[in-house]
Amino acid sequence: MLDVKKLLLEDARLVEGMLEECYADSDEDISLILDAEKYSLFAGGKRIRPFLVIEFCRLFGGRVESALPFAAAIEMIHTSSLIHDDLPCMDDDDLRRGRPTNHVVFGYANALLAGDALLMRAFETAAIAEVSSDGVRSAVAALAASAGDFGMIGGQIMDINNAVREDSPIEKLKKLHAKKTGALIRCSALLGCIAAGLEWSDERTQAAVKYAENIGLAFQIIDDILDVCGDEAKLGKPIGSDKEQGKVTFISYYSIDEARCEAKKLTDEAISAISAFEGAEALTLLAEYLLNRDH
Ligand code: GRG
Repeated sequence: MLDVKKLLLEDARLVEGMLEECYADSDEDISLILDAEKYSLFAGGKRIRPFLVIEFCRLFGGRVESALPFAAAIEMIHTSSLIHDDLPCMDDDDLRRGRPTNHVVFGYANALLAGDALLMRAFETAAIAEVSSDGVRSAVAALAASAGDFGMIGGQIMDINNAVREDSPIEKLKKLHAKKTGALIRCSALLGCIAAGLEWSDERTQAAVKYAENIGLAFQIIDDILDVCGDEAKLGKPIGSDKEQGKVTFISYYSIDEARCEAKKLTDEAISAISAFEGAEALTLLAEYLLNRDH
């Protein structure tokens, strides 16, 4: 029986090797921003998005080496978004991944620029992937679209401007999270398929995207549950912040038990989308791990 925590650690090591290579160059005059980027990048995230890139690439017969630049790129974009999300002009959080947030350590302006620089690095890194030119082009377009106004930034805009109100249909909340959290998760699965040489129209790509859309939504529901009844020490960030900020969450629509049931249903649908493929155990275990996580 595979151990998902061990698999996550193994893939995390692979992507961290790639990230270290990307940050091997130094320059005394810009060490401040390089340090700020590395501070958040190597702060011990779960590396779920790189795992999806690597494991979908493996599942569909690709080489891990082809997936690593995409895995590093998506983690850079994710980290960039965390730095920006924590800024005083957004969520104004002091704790992330169990450590003081980037702006607390490096100051507002430097943190803002560190997030920007990570974003640029992501595209530079994706562009060097050893896949076909069409593959690189599709990957870069997918990364930009998933992070941009119709993707994560769109979700964040909906979030900070309170687009979802107490009386909004739940579909609107799902839309917000499909963008804010879901878009990068979906993109990770897609990048794994691209690294394996698959086209968008391939039924395996469609299955991977369906899996990712379902775990993405389940992931957010669990996040909302943890914000109500999680353990701050395990989460590495304060709980109760959604309520404090008056945010509408899945817990505004569901009881904790109903929310867990909904997350379980989505997880089952994710697993069944990929169950026909031989070797899907790692991704099955990941979906279950995310459902049962406590951080
Ligand atoms: C920089 C392109 C760009 C956009 C910034 C601030 C912003 C726009 C978007 C916010 C996006 C955001 C923070 C979404 C929440 C995603 C989420 C659930 C983060 C936690 O992910 P985990 O649990 O974290 O995978 P770790 O720390 O394990 O990596």
